[in-house]
Amino acid sequence: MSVLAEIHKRVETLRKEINYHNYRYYVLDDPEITDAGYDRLLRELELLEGEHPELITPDSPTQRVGAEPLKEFAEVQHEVPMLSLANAFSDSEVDDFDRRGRERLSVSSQEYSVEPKLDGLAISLLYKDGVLTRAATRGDGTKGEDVTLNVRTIDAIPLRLLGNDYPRELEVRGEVIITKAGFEALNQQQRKNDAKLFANPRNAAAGSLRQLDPRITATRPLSFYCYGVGKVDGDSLPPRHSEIMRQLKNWGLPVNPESRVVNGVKGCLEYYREMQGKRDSLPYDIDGIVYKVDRLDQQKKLGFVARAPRWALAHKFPAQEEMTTLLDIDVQVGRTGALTPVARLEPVHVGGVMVSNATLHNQDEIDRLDARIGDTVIVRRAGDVIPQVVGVVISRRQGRPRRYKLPGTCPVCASPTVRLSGEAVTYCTGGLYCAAQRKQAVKHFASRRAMDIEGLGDKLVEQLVDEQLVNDIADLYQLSVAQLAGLDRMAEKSASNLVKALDKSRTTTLARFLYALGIHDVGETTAQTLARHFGSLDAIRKVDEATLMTVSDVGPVVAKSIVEFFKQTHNQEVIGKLIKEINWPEVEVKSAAELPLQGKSFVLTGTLSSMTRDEAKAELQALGAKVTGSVSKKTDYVVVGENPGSKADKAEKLGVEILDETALQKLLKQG
Ligand code: D41
Repeated sequence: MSVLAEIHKRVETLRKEINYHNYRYYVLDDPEITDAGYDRLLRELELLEGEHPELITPDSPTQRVGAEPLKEFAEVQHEVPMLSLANAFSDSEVDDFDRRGRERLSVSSQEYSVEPKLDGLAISLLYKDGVLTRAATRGDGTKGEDVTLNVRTIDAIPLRLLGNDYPRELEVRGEVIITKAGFEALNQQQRKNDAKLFANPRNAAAGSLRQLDPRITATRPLSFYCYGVGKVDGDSLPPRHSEIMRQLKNWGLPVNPESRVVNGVKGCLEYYREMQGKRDSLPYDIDGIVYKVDRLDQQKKLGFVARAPRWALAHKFPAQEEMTTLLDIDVQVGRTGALTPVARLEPVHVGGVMVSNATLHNQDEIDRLDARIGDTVIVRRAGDVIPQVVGVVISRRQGRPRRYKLPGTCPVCASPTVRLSGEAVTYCTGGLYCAAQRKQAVKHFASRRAMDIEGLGDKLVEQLVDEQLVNDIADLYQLSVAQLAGLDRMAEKSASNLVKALDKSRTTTLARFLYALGIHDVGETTAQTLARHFGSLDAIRKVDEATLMTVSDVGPVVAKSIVEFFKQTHNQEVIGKLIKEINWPEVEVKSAAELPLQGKSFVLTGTLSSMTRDEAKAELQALGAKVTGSVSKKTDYVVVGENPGSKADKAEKLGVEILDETALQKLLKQG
């Protein structure tokens, strides 16, 4: 065989293999190779096609994306109309549907093929000689739009059918969807790009398919399940809907794995309830169940009325979206000080639950929706997530209501609110003083990695704050055994133990104290860095943003949080009281020369025998090193103890230097 013929053969083998693995992944949901293995095959094919462009065919798996943007979509006439579905909203309507069908057919029982009703976009796929040649939206059922270039970018849709026993011409119909996770990720991306958010997965799927630039569609996480066939030319298909679906699956088309055949209305309703229970845990949105008479001969006898078949029925779930009036916007202050605008709504049933409040997330979201008090809004309650306002019906707006702005002062403690640039959340600056944040502040202060006050658990903190024995964290050090013993479920013994634990916590470190204050964006590592860099609380209290930003790993957001925190009079007061109660050893500020590991980044994995990982971390940090949790190309050393995790493998893969415990100890001693 000539070299070229061999390459040609290899190209064809690769295509077959890639198509097969696509089928394992998308249709059987049971991949045989890893993503990396798949990528290798695809890359090899790309490489060969790059060297031999004459071998490229339109149905090659490398040819999904690439076309230039369109000016507009061409119109497509559906040769076999895409029918619509009759709806049912109650069990009795399903009963009627079944009875009417059986009467027309003069049968006493009926088998139904049942499947979830996906909330996406119906499309038609035309395969000629097994090759995808045209994809069109349903449109009005007779005329749709040609979205072939976009549909080709959907990995779940085969560009070529598997096997060779398919009809010359086969029109497959189904629903293009976006998964819930894909929807969240897409909106996250949109938010980052300051682009329009999609209200729900259906809109996201529709919006993505109706992109004129297929390169954009290619970035959208779209998927597909087929639900039927249209025009079929050539070999005839099997005599039942369920069997046709199985056949489509064998040709490489994804069929919903939840679909099955049931008996009679009873079977339909059982399936309906089962799926209602499963609805929230499915990876995609469904808005009901579709029942279809399974036998095609019976379908044919039943025919259709007014564009909807008499042999199929959509049994809808309670809607997840409803319209109602936005009565007012309230603000809730969370335990972290975040201000959340909450929509007060005219109560409305959504998905079977009465909803009178919904979150509006933050100021950006209010602006994006342009939600104003008095507006008609769309509320969505999907699964167990909190209800959200997803849209405003602008056409129903009366008069010219004012835009809403989050308050400049905290509704709980009247401290100023701030919104840091680059962040969507507005925070109360009340910090330790704000009642909304008090419990959280005390819990954090007492926690193990902060002041480590043993015996001061969450329940007790809540009692202390509710009983107003603790109004700020400094009050903790004024608590007496008598006061504590007076609390519910508090014996003399535990009261005196707690006072002992409080006394023990009076001696701490500057880093722990800084961390314990609960300054926004100041975690343990930042607190340690600050302590080492500035050496004293006084120095940190007085520092300005510009100076803070010269410290390694302190960016503008952290710098601003720190300065804002110490600017607040309430915080100054609490700190003033605390430093009378607490002490820590002086911190030596080391010069760069004394920080031999400055700028080096370490990751620790596995168990060390001579010290804990935390101790090793502290010692490394004292020498100027940075200790992080995950291995990347930027990591300088990975310290590997007994039974290391995957981090050791990753280090090896990335070629990062690996230290065992002996090497670590040597390094620490030298420092
Ligand atoms: O999941 C769906 N959205 C779905 C839609 C489905 N599972 N089956 C469907 N079956 C039909 C018939 C019975 C007419 C073949 C459908 C639709 N139609 C449909 N989708 C949009 C309009 C009609």
